[in-house]
Amino acid sequence: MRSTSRTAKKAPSLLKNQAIQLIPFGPRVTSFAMQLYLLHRCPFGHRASIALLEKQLPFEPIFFSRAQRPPELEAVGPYAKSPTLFDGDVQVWDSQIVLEYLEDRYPERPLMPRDGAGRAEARMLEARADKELGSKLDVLVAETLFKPKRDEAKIAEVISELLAALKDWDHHLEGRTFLVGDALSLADVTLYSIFPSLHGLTGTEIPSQRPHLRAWHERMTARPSSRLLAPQS
Ligand SMILES: N[C@@H](CCC(=O)N[C@@H](CS)C(=O)NCC(=O)O)C(=O)O
Repeated sequence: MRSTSRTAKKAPSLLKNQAIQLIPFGPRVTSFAMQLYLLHRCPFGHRASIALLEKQLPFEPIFFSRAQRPPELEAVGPYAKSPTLFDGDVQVWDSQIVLEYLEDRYPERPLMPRDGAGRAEARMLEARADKELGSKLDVLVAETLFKPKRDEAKIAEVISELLAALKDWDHHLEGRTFLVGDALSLADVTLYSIFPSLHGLTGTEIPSQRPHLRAWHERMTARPSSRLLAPQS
């Protein structure tokens, strides 16, 4: 169960006014049904916020510092990283599990195909995106955000591996609007969330030799849900 001792000011709905809140640490109360705890520029947090916005579920983004984890997050335990979702008394950590929870708990505006084969395909693509790209982005996040001194050689090597893995994704997207079927799915959300962080952390863009992936990326970027949330300065 999470703490009920929070006593700070209320924040307006993100969906209503598109505001991004800088949430001070300390006890506070909120009228939002859901709070998403995340680190700024974290691709996994971005993945969760895109899903919430696509499903039109009002939530409050709460940015925390890795060095000063808020007590309510600490209370959930060491696996409660960015993102962790608080939905009333339910706490869910890990972006994959957050996405699955949202589909289970809020099936309206589905982000998974209806049929079993389509769902399996979306899940396999999510798993592939995580293995081929997410794992590499993890290294880049650690090198650029968390380590006191960047290992530039390692960063260059990982970027080159990540870019090499884009060839198959480009091929998959040839002649397609979305990764699976004719609607946006969690596979699109998962793949897309890699790129803003990759660009933000290292300045790397999708190469022009990957035109289908680039066109898909442009379409995804045009969706209001894809904007990268940031704390207000
Ligand atoms: N597999 C997890 C990864 C979450 C993760 O490692 N998030 C990073 C930031 S991108 C984090 O919170 N790191 C803080 C820490 O390790 O203490 C997910 O998909 O949610």
